[in-house]
Amino acid sequence: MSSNLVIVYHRQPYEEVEVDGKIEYRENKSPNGIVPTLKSFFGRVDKGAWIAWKHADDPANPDFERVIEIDDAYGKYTVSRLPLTPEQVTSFYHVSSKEAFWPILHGFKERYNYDPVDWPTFREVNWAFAEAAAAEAAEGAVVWVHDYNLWLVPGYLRTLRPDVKISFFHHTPFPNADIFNVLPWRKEILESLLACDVVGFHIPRYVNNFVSAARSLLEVETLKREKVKPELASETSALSEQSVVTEVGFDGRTVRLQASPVGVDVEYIEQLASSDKTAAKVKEIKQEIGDGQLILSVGRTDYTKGGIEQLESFERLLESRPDLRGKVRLMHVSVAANSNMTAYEEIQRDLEHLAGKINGRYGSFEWQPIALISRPVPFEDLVAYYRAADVAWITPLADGMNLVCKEYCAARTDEDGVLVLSEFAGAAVELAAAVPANPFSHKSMDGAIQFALDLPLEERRGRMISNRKMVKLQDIRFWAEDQMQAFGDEVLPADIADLT
Ligand code: GDG
Repeated sequence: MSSNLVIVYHRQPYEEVEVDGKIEYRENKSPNGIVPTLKSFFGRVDKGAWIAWKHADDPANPDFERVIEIDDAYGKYTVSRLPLTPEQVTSFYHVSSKEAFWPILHGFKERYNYDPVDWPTFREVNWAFAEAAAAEAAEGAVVWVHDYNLWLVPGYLRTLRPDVKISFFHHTPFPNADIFNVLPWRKEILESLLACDVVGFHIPRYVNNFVSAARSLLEVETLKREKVKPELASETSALSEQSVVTEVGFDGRTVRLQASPVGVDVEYIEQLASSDKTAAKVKEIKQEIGDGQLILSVGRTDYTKGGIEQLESFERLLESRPDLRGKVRLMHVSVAANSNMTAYEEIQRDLEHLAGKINGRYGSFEWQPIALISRPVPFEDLVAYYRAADVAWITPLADGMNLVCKEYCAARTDEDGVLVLSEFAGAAVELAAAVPANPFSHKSMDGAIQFALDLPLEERRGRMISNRKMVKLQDIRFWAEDQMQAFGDEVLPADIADLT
């Protein structure tokens, strides 16, 4: 019980590598920008803790240390690894979280798979996370829980440790009651979230949706509603809201609701983007492209990311614009999460099939219209592609925020490049100068990509300057401040409060 900041996130904050029979902990290379962002908080407290899970019967490491002490560039922290059996992992993560919750959170009712969910196991795993957090937290500590697969942790933790301050951040969208209430465990989940001091979401729409779901089932009182900042309340954006609920009352307690868009590490990306190594790589890429144009698309292999819809639009582009054949190339980076799930294997197969068909139909020995990349690209290389791409084409069907589009703008210190962004990515609320695209409409998708490819330099610059301003303003540090300040000064442990 000694940590004044406890982060509860299902993944470990590093990769384990065996060197000469000894385990070393290294930066996690997985395609998810959130882990380093969270670790950066440990530099701000005397002692932090991270709670994650680890396979209990990993044959390479059967008797792993449950609790390890790390002292790295991010600060001093303890990592508690909960030993979960393969059955628990499959049930809690792959089935309950990915097959039942994920589609509902993103509005895909037709993909919701209820039958295999084993609710007692979901509860059991969440209880284990709550117990581990309770064991680490100092008196009055802040416990910051992340994402929907840990939905029940706040409720359990409140029972175990009434003294701690609990914040929960949703990285996904949150749907309204019409969709959320498809989940039969809806009331239990909402009651747990309402045991928090702060519940955070990326944008005001998700906050208001959460309130609609909570009010549909529970006696929740709206205590405070505020106007949304004008730069986030465009009347034409699909995900904007004009006002947002910021405080609700439930069960005699006040719960703060916070819309804080996750940002990216602009300073770090700008540094990488301006390095000589990146410049050399960009030159190479540009030589390869010649006088053509490069369109870049990056995302995880997931039906929510809209990869199929995008490739179909690209095919229509080549069909309707013969002048672009032999000129424009699409680099489509689609990296599968390490989960062996049928839904993702199907998407991967469909992407490969479609890319192969388009390359076969339009490609030649000298020119392949699509480069489909299915393995992770090192981040430094990704930044070089961001720098070289004439257009970043980011068109998820639904996305909590989307960090790729922000990374693209952060990398463009040259103020060039066009961002085409889905209206249904949370980031669209902030990045109003992106070229908007509706991935459910052929006309909109096709029109947006053509518009972007034809955009003159002056307009490209104007849009990029505006988008970069937002990305720089609301970077990871902004998110950090915002989340911590949501507690209010009086409840923050002194060493966090000093820095906010
Ligand atoms: C969830 C929410 C929300 C991708 N390919 C490679 C690679 N990446 C990195 C990107 C970026 C990250 O992965 C993807 O972040 P996103 O935000 O786009 O998407 P999710 O993984 O779905 O994240 C999302 C986010 O949480 C944060 O709250 O924005 O809405 O779904 O950082 O750069 N990185 C490397 N190689 C790749 O090939 N190195």
